[in-house]
Amino acid sequence: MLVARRIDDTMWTLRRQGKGHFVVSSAGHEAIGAAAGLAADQETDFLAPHYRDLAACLAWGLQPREVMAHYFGRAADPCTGGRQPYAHWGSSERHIISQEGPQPNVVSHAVGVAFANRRLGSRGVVWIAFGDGGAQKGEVHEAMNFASIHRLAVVFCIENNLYTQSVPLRLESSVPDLSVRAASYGMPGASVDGMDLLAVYPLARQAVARARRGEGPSLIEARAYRYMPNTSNDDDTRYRSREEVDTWRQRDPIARLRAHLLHSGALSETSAAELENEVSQEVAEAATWAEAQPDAQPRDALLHTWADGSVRPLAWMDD
Ligand SMILES: Cc1ncc(C[n+]2csc(CCOP(=O)(O)OP(=O)(O)O)c2C)c(N)n1
Ligand SMILES: [Mg+2]
Repeated sequence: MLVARRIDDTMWTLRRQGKGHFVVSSAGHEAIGAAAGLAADQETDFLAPHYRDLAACLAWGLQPREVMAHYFGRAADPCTGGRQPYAHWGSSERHIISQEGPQPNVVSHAVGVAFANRRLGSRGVVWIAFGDGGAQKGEVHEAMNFASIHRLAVVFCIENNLYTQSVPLRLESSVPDLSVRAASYGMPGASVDGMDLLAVYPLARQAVARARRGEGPSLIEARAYRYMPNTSNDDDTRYRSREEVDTWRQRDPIARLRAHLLHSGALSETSAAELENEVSQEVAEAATWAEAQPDAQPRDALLHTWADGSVRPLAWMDD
C-alpha cells in the first residue's frame, strides 16, 4: 500500500515537472488491492484489475521499476511495451489479464479465463475488479450471470468510489447498495469499507476460498474514495467540494492501517519511519531508472500481436 501511494505521489510530481504525462491515481483504493493480493495465491490465481489497482498489481509481482517504465511509456514497460498510457496493466507472466481502455474493462474476458481454468483442471481463482460506473454496463450482467451458472472460480469486486468521473452514484445506479445485485445471480454479496484493510481482507479471503472450493463466484462491493481527479486530464473541483475530499482524507486507508499497527504493537514509530524511508528510496530509484530507459522503437509496434513476426514493417517504422 505504501509503495503504491509513493508511486502515485511520484507520478503527480513528474507530471508537474513535465517529465511524465497521464496519471491515473490509485490513492484511496490501496486497501482493496492489498486485500486481494493477500487473499489470493499469485502462483495460480489471476488478476483482472481495475485501473486503480496499482496495489494489487504490485501484490501480483509487478516491480516499482516496471510500473515506472509503464508510466514513462518506455520499451521496458512489461505491460504494453510503451504502447498504452499508464494504468493499462497486463502481464501474462504474472497472471495479470491485459486491460483495455473502454470501461468496464475485461470483465467478460476474465470470466472466460475462469472458464478455461475449469476446463484445464486448474484451481486458479480470477479476481475481477472494476468501478461503480463500470458496474452499470451490460457486460457485467452477462459476466456475472455466466460465472454463476457455471459456478466459476471468480470474485467480482466493485470498487465503489461514489463517482463515475463527474457523475455521482445516484445518477448512475438505481440502488445505492451495489452488493444487492448479487442476489439476482444467486451468489453471495456484501458491501464493505474498502478503505479498511482489516475489514476488506476477511471478505476477500472468504470469497477466494469459496471460489477455490468450486462453490462459485461472489460479489464484493468495496467502498472507497479516490483522492485525486479521475485522471490528470480531469478537474474534480468542478464536481466535488474540497470539504468532501478532506472528509474522506480523514479515513485514509494507509493512515488507518498505520495507526492500527502502532496501537497493536505490531509496528513501532521507528520501524514505520524506516519502512516509509525505504519505500521512498526504492520508488525514487525506480523513477530515475525508468526515466533513463529508451523509448520503444516504432518497429516494436509489430511485436506481441497475433501476427507476431509475419507483418511487413511500414516504411516509417525504420526511419
Ligand atoms: C466506455 C467508456 N466510457 C467512458 C470512458 C472514460 N472514462 C474513463 S475512467 C471513467 C470513470 C469510470 O468510473 P468508475 O467505473 O466508477 O471507476 P473510477 O474511475 O471511479 O474508479 C470514464 C467515464 C471509458 N474509459 N470507457
Ligand atoms: Mg467510480
